[in-house]
Amino acid sequence: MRRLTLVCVAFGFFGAACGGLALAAVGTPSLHVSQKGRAFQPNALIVPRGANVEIVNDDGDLLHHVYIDSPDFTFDSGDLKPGSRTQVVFDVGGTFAVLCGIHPKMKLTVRVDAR
Ligand SMILES: [Cu+2]
Repeated sequence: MRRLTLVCVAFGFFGAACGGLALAAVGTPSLHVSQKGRAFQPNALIVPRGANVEIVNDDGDLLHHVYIDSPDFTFDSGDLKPGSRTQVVFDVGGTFAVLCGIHPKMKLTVRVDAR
């Protein structure tokens, strides 16, 4: 009986440690990109793999969009109304063109370092 209690205490400690790790992962800093003046600002990023990039439509009255269409990684936000935002998690290493389906000249280049 005494032994069982000890095991439970050990697992309790382990669980707390795991919770701390999960919290650290969620707390990974997000990077922010603005869609403003019909451009991505900034228009290039270098991020570690797993980075969470938030893209915000900061153009007062323009509809935007975010998509990635590469062999390794695809993403589509759908239409982004002014003031709305989307998040892209870059889980794959490589260099990706992030584009707007509405304004073909808008381009953000994201290099994801696979570490
Ligand atoms: Cu656009």
